[in-house]
Amino acid sequence: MSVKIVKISPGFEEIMPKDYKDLVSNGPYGKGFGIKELGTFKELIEEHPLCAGCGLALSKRLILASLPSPENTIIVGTTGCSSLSFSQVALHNIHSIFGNQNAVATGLKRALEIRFPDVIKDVVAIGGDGAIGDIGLGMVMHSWFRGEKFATIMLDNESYANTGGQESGMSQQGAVLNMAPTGKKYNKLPMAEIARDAGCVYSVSVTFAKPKRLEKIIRRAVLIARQLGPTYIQIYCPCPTNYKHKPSESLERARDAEKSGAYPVKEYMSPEAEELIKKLEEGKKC
Ligand SMILES: Cc1ncc(C[n+]2csc(CCOP(=O)(O)OP(=O)(O)O)c2C)c(N)n1
Ligand code: SF4
Ligand SMILES: [Mg+2]
Repeated sequence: MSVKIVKISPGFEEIMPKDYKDLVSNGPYGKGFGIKELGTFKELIEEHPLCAGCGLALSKRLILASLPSPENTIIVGTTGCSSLSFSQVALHNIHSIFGNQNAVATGLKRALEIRFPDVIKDVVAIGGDGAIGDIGLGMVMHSWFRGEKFATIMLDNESYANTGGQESGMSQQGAVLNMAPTGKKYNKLPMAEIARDAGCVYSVSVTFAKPKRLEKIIRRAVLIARQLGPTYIQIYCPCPTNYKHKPSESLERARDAEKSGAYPVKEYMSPEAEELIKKLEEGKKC
């Protein structure tokens, strides 16, 4: 299988920015790189359009660097701030209409199994809290009820950031945003628990405060989904623009949210998933 997964169309080589050419020639594909090698390869171009200090940008870098088989992974994204940097990664990706990511990922995963019966193709649905926890929740939950074999990752900035700062189901109670000036009236949705009850065999709530831990979780989610069924991860991604903190404070906010319990780290695995992970992490073939 070729690892030249993204090529610049002939005729465009001369006009493409150097940053993008570097991404195509120095991506992580086929090298077995991970978080430890972050900075020695390029997974997202520097000139991406997300704000300075955006938690989504850092999470996305860490996700891209953690995929167990990037050359055989297709990401299904959806509308929102996170989707703005999909054209800046050298990885197959599809943009779906807002909230439709899990429906599109279902069809894609099934079609790939038929088209490439001898190659494992990983599908990962990535969206914001609005896309996954609110407007797309019906399609998300039905993909879990059906036991579809792909990972869903929520980049949780606790708001509708891309449309100027409305509250979402994932905003904390009392959160004040541009378009929620009197504070959110009800609790944050218990999405990790909902995922587990709806059939996810692996469900995690985490922050990016510890990149190696996040790498392990991303790899587990993709590997478990391949063999057993749906998996879910939600990553707290502070948004300096809508929550009005300094860009340099995003990491500190993630650490504080973990420590204070405002964003608790929780990892659930079904007994079958636990057994599989034990074998995989002990290096046994499954
Ligand atoms: C069907 C549909 N409904 C509403 C919108 C408007 N819209 C675009 S982005 C967005 C909010 C996105 O919030 P979230 O999914 O949390 O992503 P974020 O921008 O916070 O990363 C909304 C409501 C849309 N584009 N399509
Ligand atoms: S508005 Fe917030 S989530 Fe969107 S790019 Fe800016 S910092 Fe990131
Ligand atoms: Mg959001």
